[in-house]
Order: sequence, then structure tokens, then C-alpha cells
Amino acid sequence: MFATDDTIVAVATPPGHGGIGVVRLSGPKAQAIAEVLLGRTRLEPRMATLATLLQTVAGDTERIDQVLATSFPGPSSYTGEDVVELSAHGSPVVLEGIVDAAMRAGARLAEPGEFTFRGFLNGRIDLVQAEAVADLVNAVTPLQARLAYDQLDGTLSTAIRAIDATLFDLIARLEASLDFPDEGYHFIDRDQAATAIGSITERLEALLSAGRRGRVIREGRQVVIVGSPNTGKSSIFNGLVGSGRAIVTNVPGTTRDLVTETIDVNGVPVRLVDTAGLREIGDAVEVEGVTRARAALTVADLALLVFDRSRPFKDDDGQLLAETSSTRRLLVVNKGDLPSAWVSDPLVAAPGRVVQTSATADGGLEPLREALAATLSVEEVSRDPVAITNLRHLDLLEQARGGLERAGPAIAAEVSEEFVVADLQEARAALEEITGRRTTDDLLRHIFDRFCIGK
Ligand SMILES: Nc1nc2c(ncn2[C@@H]2O[C@H](COP(=O)(O)OP(=O)(O)OP(=O)(O)O)[C@@H](O)[C@H]2O)c(=O)[nH]1
Ligand SMILES: [Mg+2]
Repeated sequence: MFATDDTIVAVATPPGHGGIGVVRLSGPKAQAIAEVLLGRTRLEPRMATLATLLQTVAGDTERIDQVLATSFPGPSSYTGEDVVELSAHGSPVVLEGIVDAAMRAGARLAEPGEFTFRGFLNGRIDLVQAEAVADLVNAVTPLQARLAYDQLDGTLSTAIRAIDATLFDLIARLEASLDFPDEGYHFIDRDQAATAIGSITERLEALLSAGRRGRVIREGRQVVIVGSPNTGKSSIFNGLVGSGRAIVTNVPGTTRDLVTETIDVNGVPVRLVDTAGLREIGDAVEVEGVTRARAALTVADLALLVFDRSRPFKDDDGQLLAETSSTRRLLVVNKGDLPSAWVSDPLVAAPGRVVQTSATADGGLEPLREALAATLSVEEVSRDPVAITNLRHLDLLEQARGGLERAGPAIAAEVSEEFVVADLQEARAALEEITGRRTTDDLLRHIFDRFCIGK
């Protein structure tokens, strides 16, 4: 996938200006290139050294910046190779200058994820941990970050390897019984094998059920705000987001496109989408806005239907109620600070929890915040059992369970051990694909494509 015998370089900190920016080098020539850049011969391993960074252009040597250089000799470095990190002032010009100088001295610009990929190839981390690095970097809620860190720390890898080891042992004993059938060896009898398969299946089940919750935390939820024009959708959106992100006016038809922000609801990242007020009239822009609003509704995990209580309930409102009857929804009755114009309660028979709000009154959105949390949050994910968050891992665990589910009855039905062993091997193959003991180039490309450059 990537060449692995050369020395790579990249800026490891985000683009833009900052207090400090870090350039990272990894590969056999990392140390030598750093020596050229710093004009000195030795960096004490794992000690930050203050040094001046030099570059030579057209025979003239100039000073680029003062940096802190740290050398991490392989194999106990992030990549498993020699690594040098240069912390400079966080200016894109300075950092790009350092990268250019490193390239002139023999380094190649790193591809996205290439540092982590080398760490994986050199056995510093397994594939689950590599994926956790990307998840940790991309986390938007503290709970997401915590679960990603747990996986990076190896909790999930350890759990999967332990199951794999038990399977390996079981297969070995079954195979031994196959190889020496006439010699009276009973390495394992069918009852013992059935019990072992049952207990491995239980361990997989525990991981799978924790994984369903974990996935919500990693993938988040999409919540779409819909309603007739001028009911206060954008005001509610702004209130929940905590900024004036969407335009609010008293003109019906203000919002015309989808406006999206992510908020944290008890650790679950929620993509909140504000939409154009649903009505049939309007110019071409508004019609397109309404089409987009309806499309957003179809992919929502939850819809907030917003009604304006200060004016009579209209046909449009009734139609929205009917058209979302099978969508998970909250019925938000807004403008509670104004006198009600509803003579009877039009929502009384409608499925969905009713929440009274006032987007303009202090604390008027609290009931909605609480209802969102109650509807969307997952039970608190404890650190044990390990919560799987990644769909790839879940799919492979399901595959592993499939193998065990075939092996269990086969052993009970006195089917030849060979077939049982084949099913168990299949389960093992799936587990090994999770941790990356077996992989394909396509899978690796897919995983490391998600990384940013410098990671
Ligand atoms: N009194 C009162 N006014 C509100 C409340 N919520 C919104 N408004 C006002 O209602 C008007 C419309 O609010 P918006 O948030 O723009 O409504 P919208 O549903 O996004 O409107 P469109 O984008 O046009 O569909 C604005 O003048 C808001 O200030 C509320 O709870 N009470
Ligand atoms: Mg609006």
C-alpha cells in the first residue's frame, strides 16, 4: 500500500496558526535528516533538546526557527522506527519550511495515516487500536473520546484475543482427537466441546450487546426539526446549539436550506438539522428547501415536530402529523409564553411525546433538552464489558458468532469433528480480521484513508 523503507515527514498539528506546531519524521534516516536540519550530531533519546533549525538555499545557510527536538529511537516509538519530532512555532510558513528542508535532505511527504500504518505494520498496535487512533482524533464528545481511548489502550483487543486463544485451544484439542482416533486419546469429549462452544458464544454475545450501545456513541444520531413556517424551528435550533447559527425573523419562509450543527446529548453526538418550513406555496428556492426538509426527515433518527400554539392549528400542521406518524418523534408545542389560540388539543390522539417550549423565554427549552436526553441517550456504558463502537468489528463478531452457532448443534448431532473444526476456524478467521492478524490491502486502504496527514 505505502512504501515502508523510506523516511517520511509531515506536519502533525492541525493546519493554521497556533502556539506550537509539530513536524514529525519517521524512518531509517529520521535521525540523520534531523542532524542535517539542526546542524548538530546527536540528540539524546527521549530528551527535548533546544536547537536552531537551519536550511541551506543556494549555498546560503539561514535559520528558520528555534525548535525543541526529541528523538525516539525505534523500535519503542509510535511507528516502531526511528522517529524525530520537532516542535516549532505554530506558523504554517515555518512548518512548511521545515517539511521542505526535510524533503531536500531525503525525506518523503507522508500520506494520511502513514505514521499509524507503520506502527501497525511494525506490530506496535493492532488494527483495532489503529482505528481507535482515528476515532480518538475525530471524537466530538467526551464519551466518544473515552471509548476510543479504551480501545487504543487495548481493552477490546485483549478481550478479542482472549476469545481467540480459547478457540485456538478448543480447535487444537478437537484436531488432536481427529488425528489420533484409534489410540484411545480423548483430548476432549463432545460434552466438553459443547460447553466450551457455549461459553465462547456467551462472551461474544456480551461484546455484541455492549457494541450496539457503543455504536450509537460513535456514529451519533440525526435529529431533524420540521414544522410549518414561522413556528420557531430556527429559534429552537439556535437555543439548543447555543449560538445564532440559523437566521430567525418573523417572516414565514426564512429558512430555505438545511442548517446543521452537532450537539452533545449525554455523550451522544447529535447532528441537529434545521429545515425550511413545510408549505406548498413559495418560489423555486423555497420549494427546493421544502424538498430537502422532507428528504432530511426520511433519514432522521428522531424528528422534532414544531407547532406554534399562539395561532390556530392549521391543515399543514395536521398533514405533517399524519405524514410522520411512523417516524420516531417529539411533538414540540412552542411559543408557550404567548396566549394559546388552540381551542381543543389537536395533539391529544397523536402518537409521540408532547413537549411544551418557549424558544424566546429564559429556560424555555429545558423541557425539550430533557426530553431529547431521555429519548436519545444510551444507558451509561461501563468500562467492562468493553464497548465496541465500530461497525466493522460488529459485523465480524456476528460472523464469528455464526460459525459458533453452526458448530454447537454440529457437535451435539455427532457430526464428524472435521466439520465442527471448519466452523470454528471460520469464527477464528473473523476474530483475526478484527485485530488485523488477517487483512487485505483494500481493508487497510479503507481504514487508513480516514486519517489526517501527520497521524
Ligand atoms: N413569543 C415567542 N416568539 C417566538 C418563539 N419562538 C420563535 N419565536 C418568534 O417567531 C418568529 C419565527 O421564528 P423562527 O425561529 O424564524 O421560525 P422558523 O420556524 O424557523 O421559521 P421559518 O424558517 O420561516 O420556517 C421569530 O420572530 C421568533 O422570534 C417563542 O417561543 N415565543
Ligand atoms: Mg427557520
